[in-house]
Amino acid sequence: MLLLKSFLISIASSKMAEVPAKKFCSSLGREIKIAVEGNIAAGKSTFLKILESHSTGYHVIGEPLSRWTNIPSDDEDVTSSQQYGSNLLDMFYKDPKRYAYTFQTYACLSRLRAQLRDIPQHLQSIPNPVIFYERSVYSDKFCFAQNCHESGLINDVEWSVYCDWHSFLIKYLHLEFDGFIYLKSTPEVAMKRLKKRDRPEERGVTLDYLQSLHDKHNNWLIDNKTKLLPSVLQSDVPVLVIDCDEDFEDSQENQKEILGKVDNFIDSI
Ligand code: UDP
Ligand code: D5M
Ligand code: MG
Repeated sequence: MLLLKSFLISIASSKMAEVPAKKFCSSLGREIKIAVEGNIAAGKSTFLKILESHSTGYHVIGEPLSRWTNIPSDDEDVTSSQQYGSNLLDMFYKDPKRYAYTFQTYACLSRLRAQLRDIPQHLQSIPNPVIFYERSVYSDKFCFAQNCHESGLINDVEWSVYCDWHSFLIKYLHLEFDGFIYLKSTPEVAMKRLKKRDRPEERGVTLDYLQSLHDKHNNWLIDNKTKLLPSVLQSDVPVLVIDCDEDFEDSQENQKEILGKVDNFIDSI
């Protein structure tokens, strides 16, 4: 059984100006990989944008959403799945029972691609660059896919197949993280932000669905209730929990507080 350490780091220093990369004192001697987790519309992308402009040593790899909605992004080639012109995210939300398994395979594949990319050239001269990933193959499985299985959108055979290839890939591809940041929001706040963002594909998302995903994130990242195989995720991975119900997008003070927590967390790794 896996133990994840929850770090509650006190509100620390106020550094709003861009921080030079050298300040981080990790003992790892290589890049630090952090996955940023949280419910739909909790504020992950907003948070990551703020982080990236905070330090030259902070680099962000966003969620491969454009692949799922078939909008080719600037820096990547169109994949064979995209050439059919489908919006898989939309198909999943419109007919979840039919497309849940398909969506999970594609979501996980595109995260694998993102996670296995070489570290960008400009970071190679920086002593301990920090790479932040928006979500991970772990939330894919332990929050989304598991929820699909428990709610009957993925049947037992599909779930067994999914678990089989997921565990195999995790075991052999070295997809470990050095830490997780959990942006914790209540489902009600996530719903408010989801409505504000107003993605067409997400208009049918219900509060119940956000509540289930919220419970999955809490079980995994706070209560350690998710049963993980040791081969699936290394033990003792630190978790920084940030309560993000209060608006931080438009509050310099809240941004300062959050950035202080993140800097301290990175220093502790
Ligand atoms: N947002 C907000 N206040 C915040 C953080 C985010 O109003 O403190 C809004 C943001 O502008 C966006 C929506 O919430 O319209 C969802 O944010 P984001 O896309 O960052 O969430 P994610 O799904 O990536 O977690
Ligand atoms: O996440 C982007 C959108 O993609 C949001 O509607 C949730 C959905 N998503 C992300 N990963 C999965 C998996 N694995 N299964 C089902 N749905 C998923 P956002 O939180 O808005 O950045
Ligand atoms: Mg996002």
